[in-house]
Amino acid sequence: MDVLVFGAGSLGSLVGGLLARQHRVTLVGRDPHVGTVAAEGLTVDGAVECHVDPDGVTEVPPDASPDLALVTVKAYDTDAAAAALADCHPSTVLSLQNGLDNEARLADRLDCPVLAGTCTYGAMLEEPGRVTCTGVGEVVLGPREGGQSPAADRVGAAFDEVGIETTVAADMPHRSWEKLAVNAGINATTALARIENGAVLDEPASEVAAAAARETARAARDAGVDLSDEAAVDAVHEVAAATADNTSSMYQDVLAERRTEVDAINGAVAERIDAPVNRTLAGLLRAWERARDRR
Ligand code: KPL
Repeated sequence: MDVLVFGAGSLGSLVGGLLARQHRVTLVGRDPHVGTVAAEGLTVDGAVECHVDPDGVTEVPPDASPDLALVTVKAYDTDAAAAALADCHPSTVLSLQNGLDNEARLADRLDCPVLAGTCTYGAMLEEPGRVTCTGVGEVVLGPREGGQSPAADRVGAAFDEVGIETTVAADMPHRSWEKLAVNAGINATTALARIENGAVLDEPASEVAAAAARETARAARDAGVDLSDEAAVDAVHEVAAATADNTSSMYQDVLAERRTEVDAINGAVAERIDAPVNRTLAGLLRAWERARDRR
């Protein structure tokens, strides 16, 4: 399979690196990382180890026509990803991103099946050309509107082939909302309180995270997805326990003084329903971003 990874940050480089063990992979990202990959290859270390030789480029090559475009950019770069991919007509697109509506925005611009996915692998880009797998997880993927599709089966088989444990699921809308509840509960709470994920299991952070997750479940039901408050809070607890020592992606963004994905997570919930906790979390993070000229 010819795979183009759009967004060679930590997760994109890890998944792209694992896929490169069996498939032709092009990593599209920033220098100096992709330049080092092009010159010296990509080293994956940590819980999984390999050295592979994908292509590394800063822009989609004009002659690219991938079987799969894997989108791993931050949510606020999704429209740019859609525009860049439109010219290379991928056969299938898979979004492995945080936040709501990424798949719909990709599908608006691209004339191919767009799959939704979740990924629980942990990854850290240590230096140009080297990504560390900080935790082996699994990928769940399927048609963004639910049901089954040959495209999802093909991508699932390609992932399985390289040892990525993959479930092809018919209920992605439910799974995507549950993931949104997890991110709404954990990410902004950890970023604002400057705590690791596990601290979300203890008061007072646990109250804030649970309230944000319950509001997200209400927004899901409002959108016709059957996610109970209890299931959303349980999912937050499960992920916080499983990733207790991890620094959430939003806390990492704050530490690095980067723009966060709060608009696509807490902001997206507060846009859909009256959600005071998510609105407050989004407002605080937006104020922080504005003070640093990050929005
Ligand atoms: O997806 C995550 C993130 O940090 O963005 C969680 C699940 C919270 C793990 O850190």
